[in-house]
Amino acid sequence: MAKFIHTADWQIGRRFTRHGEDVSALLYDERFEVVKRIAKLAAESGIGLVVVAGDVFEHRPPDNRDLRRLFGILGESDPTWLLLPGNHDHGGAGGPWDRARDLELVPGNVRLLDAPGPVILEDEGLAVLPAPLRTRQPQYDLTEEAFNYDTGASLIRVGLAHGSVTGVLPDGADSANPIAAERAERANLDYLALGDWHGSLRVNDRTWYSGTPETDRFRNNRSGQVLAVDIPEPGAIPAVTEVPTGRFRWHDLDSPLHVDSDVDRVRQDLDAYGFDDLVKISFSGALSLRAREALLHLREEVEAKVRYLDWEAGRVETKIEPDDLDSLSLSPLARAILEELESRRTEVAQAVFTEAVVALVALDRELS
Ligand SMILES: [Mn+2]
Repeated sequence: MAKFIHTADWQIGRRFTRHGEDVSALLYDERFEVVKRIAKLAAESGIGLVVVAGDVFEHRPPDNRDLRRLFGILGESDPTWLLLPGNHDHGGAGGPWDRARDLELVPGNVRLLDAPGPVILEDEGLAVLPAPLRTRQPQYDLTEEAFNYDTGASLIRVGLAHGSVTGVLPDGADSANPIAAERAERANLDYLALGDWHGSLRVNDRTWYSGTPETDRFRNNRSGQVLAVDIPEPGAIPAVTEVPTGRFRWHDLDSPLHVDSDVDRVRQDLDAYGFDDLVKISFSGALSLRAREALLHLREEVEAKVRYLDWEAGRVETKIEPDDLDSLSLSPLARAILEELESRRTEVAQAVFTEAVVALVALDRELS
């Protein structure tokens, strides 16, 4: 019987500078914190083995500080960790793996799988077959050769690889390294642990992407978890359970606005979000001037509540009803300009008039 945790795409060392310095520092730290949570999960579940299917590090080579931090965390933990290189941290010369060995950072419970060949774990009754990348993009399916080892009938066979399963992933896989969808079956694997796609994804009964344990982008792809894998005996179908591990939740939202009350709906939709939420929201549709103002206020409210906000309201059109203009609260100067604009309303296209009023109102708000 073999039990282990399958994870991948830690991207240790990743910075998030386009989200601002504060947020970047937090997210950078959290990628170490999630490794501690995985160690804790393993200890609490009585699982002695964690396999990491590539992209342990974001940069090649990583900072020595990041190397030391990560191996320090792993060395203080209980489970055995098997680390596979991915495309970001491939195993060619000058990478993190040689450097970690040179600096003597690799603790006794960590094995670097930067060369092919079976790793036999007698206690678990397990043969692990790694398919390490030695270049960023080898352009061919190296799992064919890497899994071509006989490991006897009594051991459970687990493959470990990093790349994109042909014809299965949505657009946007990180690397182009192809992996045949039938590889597990062809190579007689009980389980194939994959990395590269950052969401948790079942390819077939024996082939899974774990996804990254701490979400790192706005893509609603079931990231922020690890897989607990249980294989009773060679040939049995693995029991795979998704276990949440992420702290920060990234929400990629589209919100059409048709009537003014839709602004309240948006407020309700975002009501539950807090400091562990990152929100990207794109609006479309059209609102009255008054509701556009309400939307501006809502933006401020939400910005104060969540960790990070990307608010795209530029595509929302403005509907101007005659009553709207009278009820706007404006400075005397802006009111005079508005009246002048109104008196010449018929001289310009409706869209131009609307744009001018919206700009005037925005400017007046900014100056007041
Ligand atoms: Mn990756």
